[in-house]
Amino acid sequence: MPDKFDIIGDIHGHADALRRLLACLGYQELDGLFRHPERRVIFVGDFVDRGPEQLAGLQIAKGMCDAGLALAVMGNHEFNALGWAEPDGKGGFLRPHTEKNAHQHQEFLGQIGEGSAAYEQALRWFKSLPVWLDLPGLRVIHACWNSVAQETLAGCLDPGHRFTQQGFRAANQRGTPAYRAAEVLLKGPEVPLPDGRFFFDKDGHRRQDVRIRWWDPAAVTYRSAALGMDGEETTLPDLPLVTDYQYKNETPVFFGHYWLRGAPSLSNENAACLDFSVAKGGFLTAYRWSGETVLSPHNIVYVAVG
Ligand SMILES: [Mn+2]
Repeated sequence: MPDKFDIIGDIHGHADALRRLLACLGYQELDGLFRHPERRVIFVGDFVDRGPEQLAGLQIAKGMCDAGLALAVMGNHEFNALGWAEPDGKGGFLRPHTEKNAHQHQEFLGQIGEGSAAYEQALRWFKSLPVWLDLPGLRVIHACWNSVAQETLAGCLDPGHRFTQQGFRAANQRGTPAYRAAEVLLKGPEVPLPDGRFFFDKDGHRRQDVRIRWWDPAAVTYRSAALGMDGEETTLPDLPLVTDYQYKNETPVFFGHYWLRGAPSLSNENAACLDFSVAKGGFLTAYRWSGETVLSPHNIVYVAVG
């Protein structure tokens, strides 16, 4: 009998929603730790950079992991936070301190205090997070399960799928296979839009590449596969989209990252995106998994942001 897990989507500093969601799932708080008699949590990453209570959210998640009550994988925001802090040996940092990158990270740095003891502790925890979990009966990754990218990145990871010191540096070297693999796994695959089209994303950045619904077998054209275009997807041509990213395995995979809109629902029988835009007035979402191989919409549990 596999362990029972409640997989929780991107928290992004919404500690209040996290406490309420854990209560809904039957966890009881004792000395700051949320426990369930039979179940544990898995967090899909993206704990920081937005939201009002980033330190409190981190403390809950890290505390549960340290106590063996939860597991977690790394999100792109944790990957970026580590790169921001890591010198590149040439006077800069692995993640350049550009205006755009600073803007993305400033709420976290302000709330936790860049260089503080809490900041150093958070970075040590981020470093300890695996890129993916491959457990009996279920898989968890922040953005995209892709065996080709996982094999490419394996040389940068230890046997527990955590970045090694060298491996983290390699995965931050733009243009290398390791860099591209980390992008696919932590930020999701993107494809160029047809006919030189572009759009502006939720942060106002101009983009020519678009994220795709790699978990959806029906997503076979640009129009049906594209996401994150704020409704503009419907104006894309219905031309066939050929990619190698489609998830065809039967083992259920859980992930976050995609800022899905509307009331949380199950993506697919073997794939569940649990990010329903908590940081944009949406929902913090969990899937209550008890070993089933076919996922059920009845096991989606969520709370609205207060
Ligand atoms: Mn993300």
